[in-house]
Amino acid sequence: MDVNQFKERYVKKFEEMYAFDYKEGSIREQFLTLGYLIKNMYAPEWRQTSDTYLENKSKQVFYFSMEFLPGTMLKSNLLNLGLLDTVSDGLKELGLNLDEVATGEMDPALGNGGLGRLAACFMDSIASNGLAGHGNGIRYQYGLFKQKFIDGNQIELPENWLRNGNVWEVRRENKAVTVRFGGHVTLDEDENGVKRPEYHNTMNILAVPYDTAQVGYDNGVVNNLRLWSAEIPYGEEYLYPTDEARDQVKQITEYLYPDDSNYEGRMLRLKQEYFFSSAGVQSIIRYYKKMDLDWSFFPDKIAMHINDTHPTLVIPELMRILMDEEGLSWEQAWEITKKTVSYTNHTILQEALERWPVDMIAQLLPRIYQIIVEINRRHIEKKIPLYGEDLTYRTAIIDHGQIQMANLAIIGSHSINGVAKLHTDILMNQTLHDFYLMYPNKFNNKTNGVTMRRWVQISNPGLTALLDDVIGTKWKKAPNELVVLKAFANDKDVLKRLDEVKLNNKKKFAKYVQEEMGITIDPTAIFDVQIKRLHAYKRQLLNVLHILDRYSFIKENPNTDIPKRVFIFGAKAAPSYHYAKQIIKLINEVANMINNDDSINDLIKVVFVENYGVSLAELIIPAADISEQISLAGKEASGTSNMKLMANGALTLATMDGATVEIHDYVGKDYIYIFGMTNDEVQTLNENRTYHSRHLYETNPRINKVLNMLVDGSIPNTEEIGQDIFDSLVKYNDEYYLLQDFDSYIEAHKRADTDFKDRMKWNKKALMNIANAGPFSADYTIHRYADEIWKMKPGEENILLQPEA
Ligand code: GL2
Repeated sequence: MDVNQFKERYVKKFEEMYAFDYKEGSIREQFLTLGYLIKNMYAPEWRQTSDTYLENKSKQVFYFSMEFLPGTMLKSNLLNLGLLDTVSDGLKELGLNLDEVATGEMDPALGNGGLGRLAACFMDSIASNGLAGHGNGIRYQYGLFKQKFIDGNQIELPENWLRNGNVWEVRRENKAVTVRFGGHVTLDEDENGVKRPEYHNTMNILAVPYDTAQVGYDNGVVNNLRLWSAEIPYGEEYLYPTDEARDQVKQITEYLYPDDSNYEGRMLRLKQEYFFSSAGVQSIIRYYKKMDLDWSFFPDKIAMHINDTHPTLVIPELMRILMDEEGLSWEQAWEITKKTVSYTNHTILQEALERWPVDMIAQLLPRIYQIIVEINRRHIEKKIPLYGEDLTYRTAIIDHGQIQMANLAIIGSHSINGVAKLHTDILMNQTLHDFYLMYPNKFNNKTNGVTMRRWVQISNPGLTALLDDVIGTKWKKAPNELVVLKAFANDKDVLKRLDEVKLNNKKKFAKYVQEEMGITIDPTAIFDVQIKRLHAYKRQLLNVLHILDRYSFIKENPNTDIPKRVFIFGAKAAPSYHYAKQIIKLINEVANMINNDDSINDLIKVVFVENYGVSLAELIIPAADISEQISLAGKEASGTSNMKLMANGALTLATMDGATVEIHDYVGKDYIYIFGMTNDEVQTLNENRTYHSRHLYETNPRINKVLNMLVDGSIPNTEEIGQDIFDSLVKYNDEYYLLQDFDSYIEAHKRADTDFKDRMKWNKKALMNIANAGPFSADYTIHRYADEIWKMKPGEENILLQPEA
């Protein structure tokens, strides 16, 4: 399609949809027109891809995830279809602007943070690698809450992302399935003496799928993301005569739980988990039957991957269907299930590990409960002779009246992986050590990755153009080609151009900050960015302590020659996470105080953007100079903003945690600012119990001064929270060791200040980060999942260049 053809089709489509001239259209109407037009364009390939999979009986993977955070899809679809320039030029000739039209799209916030965004990056990479793979999740009516700040406090508002409809999805009523809850189950013998379950008084919910195309990059592959919505089954409306009864059904897919890395044992959440697991498994089974193959081939044709333990009920559900509905024996069903399912662990935080009370599962899912009990019984019986009672009981699925979902996920699958080397090491040697002794071969690492299409090509067109010009375009299909850039590390012209690209991106963000927040920031300042969920272990508070330290230094030394800094935060706190909300208030009050202090010559500004999400990330990341990855070592499983920021030329200032360890190893110590304790040091300090934060407060003058600012009235409107936060650090012994890492954190920032003053030196470091970002492309991560876990082969032409480990 050329520009003229596009223009013609666009104008025609607009008229068909709205019956007036496109020039009169609103942004929203322009966007919808474009959306439908693009959907028309990929529809044949979408259909063809699925026909081909069925014809070829290709092996397919189904990625089960409670969360998907895809971001807006207009530009990513255009990019992957190879139409970005054509459409952009065509719209321009029609007097429209693609960037403006793109603002007509809502950003579907169907996830909390890294875990959900990872799922979306994986969908993009699976299609772009030419692999047959699809997502399976929940179509929440409301996404993650919209964050507002009122008097510096976080307020949560509903995120009604479907208000204006959703162009990309297709409702597939004819593919709906029924999911059963509650009631009770009896095992009755049939005429052959085989026990068959009979369900009584169940509540039947209709699961209706909404499909969204996942368009591969320049390869004609279009996979599917299937999100399920809960409805009352047709003809059964009479069973739900009251609003309350109807609400019970609607509620199942109404809200995304807004807790990140935290477990909440609520009935509704359990319903959600079973709902999409069961619906997904049922639709896969129905599909498999179309292939007309023996059940023993199931694991050769189907892989089911569970993203954290939220979809673990896939395991007993698959057992249930194979046995109860398809008549397989326990042994046959168990072999198939284990070979089909694989599991990724995303966190070692105890508070995030899912454990459901036995009573709850027994009541809501009586048949599933029976199956879990039997899986557990067989596990114990089989393992005691091999590993003894102690170890075996520690791996039990049912313990103290609770069902341990991670244990079920490991026992019922063939693979468990962590998401960065350090994280996987911790799983094997500590958190899941008993299981590692039992099943060493199930354990493997798959370091996370991000899609460079969204995070470089779409969000940073300036850098993309520079790369294309300097190293050619191969990196777009083989991201490790970015290493070629290293050859230009001392090329003054390239470094200068890189500087210009960054400056432009910073200007763009500064404009946003000016317009939306009324804060003026200098684009030549260091943009120091921490964007992630607000959590004590991520230590946004350490960042604040540094800001206060710097502020008081400048107050005393107004003529200092340190470079200007803009501290940029983006973070949502779980609505019930009191401490995290206190930190938000603190950051906002510190920002107010500093931004309005004329005596510091604008040497510091603090910007806390409201409602951080994928769309804002696309604006902030290209503008970042420093990437703050400052979690306590051992706590952040991987992190993924670290990868996006690196690929956009930000320098990482970090502890040796999660995938940042690997970033350090690739980029080299001269191009990253590492500080703080290592995981081993943290372990030692934990074991020795010799940490006394009060001692540090009393003996370290710098710490003393900064902490006093929290309680002596220096920061307006923080009386109560200042004291609480102070207490967490001093009275309650600073659980995340902020004070222990404080000095080396400050030192790391000083090194960054010094380096930034030498522009060419800084730009060289930025360049080295971009050049070493290739290995963190999700394309490679997915290649390894496909090869080592799912046992799938991509199409020949899609074999990627593998980076050196
Ligand atoms: C997380 C981890 O906290 C984070 O470190 C990791 O990068 C992502 C993706 O693997 O998974 N685990 C988790 O529960 N959430 C995450 O973001 N929400």
